Amino acid sequence: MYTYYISVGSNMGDKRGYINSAFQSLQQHEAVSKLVASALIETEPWGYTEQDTFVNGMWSCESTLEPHQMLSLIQQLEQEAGRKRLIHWGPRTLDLDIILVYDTEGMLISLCDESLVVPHPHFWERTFVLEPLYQLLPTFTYKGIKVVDRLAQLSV
Ligand code: PH2
Ligand code: MG
Ligand code: MG
Repeated sequence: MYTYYISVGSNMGDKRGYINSAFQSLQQHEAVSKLVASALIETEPWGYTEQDTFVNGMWSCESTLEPHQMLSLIQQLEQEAGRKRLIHWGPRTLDLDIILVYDTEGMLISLCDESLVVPHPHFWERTFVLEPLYQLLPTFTYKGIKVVDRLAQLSV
């Protein structure tokens, strides 16, 4: 059994609608349990800034799916939302990124290959990821820094 933290984002069309219908699909999946969502927040685009504001949030769930199987599942949900990969970091109907994975013993998993890197390589730089993560996992600490202190560092 794995525990996943998945960041969700949308900045095209019915942003909350895309996020909510993907949530329902994941909730109905037989290999997924205990799905929990943070509140959704509106955020300014990060990286490539010439695009609409985002709606962002975080989901956590338990699953028997291995990380690459979970990746395929969330990519399928992105496809169902009509996701087109046009511009790197560009506008998207739905973006689902695996941020953190814990194993059954509660150990944070590190994984790096051509298709998947966890923890997500940019998560520690992004307030739109850390704020919703803080809601679901307020005690989270990475490399000796509490997420709440990291948020304070990023906001100055
Ligand atoms: N996702 C990106 C690039 N920039 N900015 C915000 N605010 N929210 C996002 O989810 C986001 C972004 C690439 O995945
Ligand atoms: Mg992303
Ligand atoms: Mg992505």
